[in-house]
Amino acid sequence: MAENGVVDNGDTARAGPPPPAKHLPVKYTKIFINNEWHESVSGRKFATFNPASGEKICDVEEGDKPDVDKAVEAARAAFQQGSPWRCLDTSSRGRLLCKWADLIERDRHILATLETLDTGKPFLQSFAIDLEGCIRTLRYYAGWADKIQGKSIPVDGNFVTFTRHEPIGVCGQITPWNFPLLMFVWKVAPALCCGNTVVIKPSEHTPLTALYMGALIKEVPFPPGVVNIIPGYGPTAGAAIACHKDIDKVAFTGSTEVGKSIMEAASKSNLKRVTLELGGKNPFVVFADSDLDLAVDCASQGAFFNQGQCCTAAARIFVEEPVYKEFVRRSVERVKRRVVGNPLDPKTEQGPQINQEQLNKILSLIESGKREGARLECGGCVFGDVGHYIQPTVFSEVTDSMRIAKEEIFGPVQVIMKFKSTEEVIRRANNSEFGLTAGVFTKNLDKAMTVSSSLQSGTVWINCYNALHVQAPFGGFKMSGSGREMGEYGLNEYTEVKTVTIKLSQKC
Ligand code: NAD
Ligand code: NW8
Repeated sequence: MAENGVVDNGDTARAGPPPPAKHLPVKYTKIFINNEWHESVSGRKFATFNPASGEKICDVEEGDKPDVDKAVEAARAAFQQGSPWRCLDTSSRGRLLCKWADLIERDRHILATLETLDTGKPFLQSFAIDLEGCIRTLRYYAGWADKIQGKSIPVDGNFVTFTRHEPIGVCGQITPWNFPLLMFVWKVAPALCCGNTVVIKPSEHTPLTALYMGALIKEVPFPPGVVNIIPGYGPTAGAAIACHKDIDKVAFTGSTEVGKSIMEAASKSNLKRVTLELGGKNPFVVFADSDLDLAVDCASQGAFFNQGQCCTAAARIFVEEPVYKEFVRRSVERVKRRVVGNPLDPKTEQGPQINQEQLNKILSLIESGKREGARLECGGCVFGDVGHYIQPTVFSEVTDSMRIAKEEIFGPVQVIMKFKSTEEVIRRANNSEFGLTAGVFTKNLDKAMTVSSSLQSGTVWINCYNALHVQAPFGGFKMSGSGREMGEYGLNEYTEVKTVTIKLSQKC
């Protein structure tokens, strides 16, 4: 734990990572099926851009329904009874996952550089957080591979009953652009750990690190067809996964709007299992008795981390009246020191937004905040004239009915509100259709317990924020999603429970 209470999982970060890889050629731009690289059936490609410069990085093969069909066939064949994957010992499955982690570690600075080029996130963060998270997730699930076990159940009568936790089958997976590699691993690692096969589509904005994973999966090697990677657009390749009749489960991370369409497509096609990790408008509650420097630090990191493009963003900061003014003052002071710039520069804390469309959406929400009477303390404008940068922005005197207090901004905008009583702040914090994460800052244990029990969210962080761990489940209440990722709970989403009952001639 770093002293500011924000989790620091990067051992290597302290030792100092190597600089970004220089002259990085992009090696993998094709569709990955059956451990081979394919061109798209349509012959089409699409471009991926560097958000820091606006320049094209390269073209990537554009997968669509016919490519998804090919991938599903490969994944189905790999899942057949008697296939190399189905016959593999569970301990060997674990060793393959470990080997994959080792290869990621070997290529860590290449992957961190590629992630930074494609997303604009600062290289040091790619290296210390995203890559660290990937490696830890794979090693954690590698350990589970031979420990997934059912129960023996003492039923009535002359029977022996036991359960088997079997893989579900072919899993379709769809990931977003804000943590492309980390979300790839969060999806694929538990699926493979349980013995499933996968067809995964990375976001069209950030396909490069996912495709690099194809090369590593082949190198491990996982048997052909176990992991298939289809770069492409949401409404085409993504929708083809969601409504496919031969996909047994779909796992999605992204917007609530698309999440709804995934569930609808799943229900209309074959009632495939659905897990969703969606948006949030997460409350962050600061009581007057809290360590104010810690609260200011965590709130700032919570709001601005990853350019504010986090489903976990601390999006509604409620501060108790006696410390409100001071909290705003210190927050603004801190934000003014924030280094915005080239994501490859080690001093940079904040890079560009992912694209012009997101930037415009954020600017229009900033305008709505000004119009609706919030006080713009700092920022509020674009930064520089190259790339999709926005100044870190702080609003105070925000009220619950303003758009910036209700809608997900997904940008570097901190929204600070005032409250007077515990009952009031619980009611206001819960007054949202979302329920992903929440933060509570107080030194009073009773208050911390009361508030954390009352908040409707999948995770509550007390005196810390963004403290994600591979061992702990993560997921949403209400419209922030369904199902859990990570930890032992995350495994439940990738197995079917089979009950086997044997009739015996006598009670035993
Ligand atoms: P998005 O929903 O537009 O896209 C996510 C993925 O879904 C992409 O791969 C996209 O190609 C695909 N997609 C788009 N339309 C589709 C369709 N009709 N059918 C199937 N797939 C489709 O979201 P985004 O713009 O990538 O990410 C931003 C949003 O994601 C934010 O709202 C954020 O809160 C949310 N998010 C949530 C989490 C979480 O863990 N809860 C994590 C990251 C992002
Ligand atoms: C997976 C992820 C992590 C980890 C550490 C520190 C700060 C922020 C994040 C984070 C395994 C182990 C550790 C973070 C990552 C993703 C999102 C939000 C915050 N993750 N971290 Cl969506």
